[in-house]
Amino acid sequence: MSESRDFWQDAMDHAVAVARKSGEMIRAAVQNQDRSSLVQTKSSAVDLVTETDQKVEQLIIQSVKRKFPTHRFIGEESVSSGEPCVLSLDPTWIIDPIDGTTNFVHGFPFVGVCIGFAVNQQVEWGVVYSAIEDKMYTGRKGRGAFCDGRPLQVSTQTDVHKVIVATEFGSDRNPDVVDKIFRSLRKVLTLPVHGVRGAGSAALNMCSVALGSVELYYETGIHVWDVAAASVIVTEAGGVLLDTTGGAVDLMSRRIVAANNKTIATRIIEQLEVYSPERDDRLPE
Ligand code: LIP
Repeated sequence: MSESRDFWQDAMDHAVAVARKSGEMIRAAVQNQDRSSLVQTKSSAVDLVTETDQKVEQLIIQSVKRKFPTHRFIGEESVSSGEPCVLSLDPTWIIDPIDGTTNFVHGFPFVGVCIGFAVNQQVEWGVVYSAIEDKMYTGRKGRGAFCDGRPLQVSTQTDVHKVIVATEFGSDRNPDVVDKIFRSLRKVLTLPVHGVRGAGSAALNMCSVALGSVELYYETGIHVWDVAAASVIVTEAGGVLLDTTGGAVDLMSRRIVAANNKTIATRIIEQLEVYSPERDDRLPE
């Protein structure tokens, strides 16, 4: 009896292939030193976008459209150019062509090509390709999470004083926001915890949680394209996703906590100051 085709697996396999091709473009730009071509700014003077971000996103979207013409897209640079950011019930590819653009511009080697795939508003699978490290992270609901084919498992640590926490300072330099970030960071650091780290990429911070080398990542100000792909990699590695309030995660809320377990998540969330940037799925004025 012929097995019914696993269309979502076909889509995931395509995502892995186009993520690798995107990584070749990114490495070429880094090696040719032309990564700073067309560095523009978006929401702030430090929220950067480059020609390579735009070229990679177009490569991914055009490649997917040829194979899956009815599917929808949420792409970081497409949304920046005015496309709606709507997560419908339809099969939707959620794309960050270069997560860690500032790292890319500066040659700091942590940049992730992120491709998440949602159906009925639930992320079915995610692919995060660490292009400079040449590491392919994948996760699919109910099928596990992997790095270059090796299974991923979160840390078993339950003592908050023995964890590494990852977070970022983001791109909002409003002094009130910066003060909130530092108040939370001070409370986390003085618990104390073993250390605080930041890769400069939400997705690669989350992959470190899935890898077990970081116990928890939190951030307010990220976007759905930064975290959608890595979200299922974390949960398939045995981790948990929460909102910074401790409630259920909402990938459009621009707030996230990805942790190895609820015990650690609860202890860190107690230290965090909750605030609400404008949602990703805000209605146009
Ligand atoms: C980045 C995120 C990071 C955040 C930065 C930026 P980008 O994504 O991965 O967590 O702190 O402000 O949003 O813009 O490089 O795709």
